[in-house]
Amino acid sequence: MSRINFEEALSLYDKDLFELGEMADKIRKEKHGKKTYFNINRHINPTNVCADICKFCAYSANRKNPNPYTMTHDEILNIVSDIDKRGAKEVHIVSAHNPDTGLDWYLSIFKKIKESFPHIHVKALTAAEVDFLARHYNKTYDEILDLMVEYGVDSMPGGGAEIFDEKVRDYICKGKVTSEQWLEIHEKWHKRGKMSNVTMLFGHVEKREHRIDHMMRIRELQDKTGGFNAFIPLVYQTENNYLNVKEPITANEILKTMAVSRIVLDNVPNLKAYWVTSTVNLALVAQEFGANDLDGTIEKESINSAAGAKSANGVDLEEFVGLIKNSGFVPVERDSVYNEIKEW
Ligand code: V47
Repeated sequence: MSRINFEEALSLYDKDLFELGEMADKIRKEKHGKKTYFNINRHINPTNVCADICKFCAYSANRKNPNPYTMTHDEILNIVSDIDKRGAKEVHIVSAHNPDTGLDWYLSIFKKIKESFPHIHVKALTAAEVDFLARHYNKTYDEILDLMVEYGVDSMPGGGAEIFDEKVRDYICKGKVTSEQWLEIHEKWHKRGKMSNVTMLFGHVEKREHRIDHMMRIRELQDKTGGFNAFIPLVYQTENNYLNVKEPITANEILKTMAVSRIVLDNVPNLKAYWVTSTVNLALVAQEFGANDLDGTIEKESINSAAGAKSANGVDLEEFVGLIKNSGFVPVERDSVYNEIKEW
């Protein structure tokens, strides 16, 4: 199939769900067969104190979440030590934009983790955090990215992308990293030979055309750098935030969006059905609609669970693997950059 343009991509949504699913599944099978990737990981969210105000966010400390916290490095290291004993291979560290900790608090934790646990992959700092740190500490993006490399960040997560359309973005998260800046930061990161992911927050006030526009901008950058490992559509969670979306997105629309993204993003190898925001059940179904990755066991997660996702305590490894098998797929544990570790 030749590469599709914006109009063609948008019209995919008019197809019957199962026809679209078959198209996406064909591509998935060509690229990954029946393999579904996952990793044994732990999310750590070290602070919820935030200088920015995103309407969709239930995590940052504010009127709806009046419990500010900031972890010490010892607390974070204790968590890493604990998960290391239980076989985790990755820590995914994402914070709010805390203006009071100092730059060293954000960065030197990575060096400390690497010193004690050199085998653990550190996936940390979204482009939104990079932009915040650069602004707040009067540094360039290049300077922050160089510091990240120096302090031991292995890859960047895909958070903070939200929706690239400027009008929607202004409405949902005015004041934080712009779309252009988000893409610029990832381009610079990729140019350092490093990999990252890219997310899309959908199911709120955006329309289908905004999702397609988002995917097109990703496809364009990926053509240049090849640095994105995975695309992760995040389903908007409705609770405890200021977006006030009355009608949650349907499962049909979520699956269509998964399938469309598999078809449009022909140059991004992995499509992650992030069970935290889609539910585990729908993530399993999404395997038939283009998804070949279910993220990981997570253990603890604070950003999406604050907005209603049932993910606060992760998922049991044996159960997770069993669910993938029972749904007809082959669970393959991977590392953070998609090298295969073990077929379960
Ligand atoms: O950037 C915030 C989103 C993201 C809500 O790179 C919300 O492998 C839904 O980026 N409803 C953080 N989503 C999570 C994230 C992520 C997750 C898993 C894997 C990876 C990866 C990245 O959560 C934020 C924001 O877009 N978010 N509030 C909400 N109410």
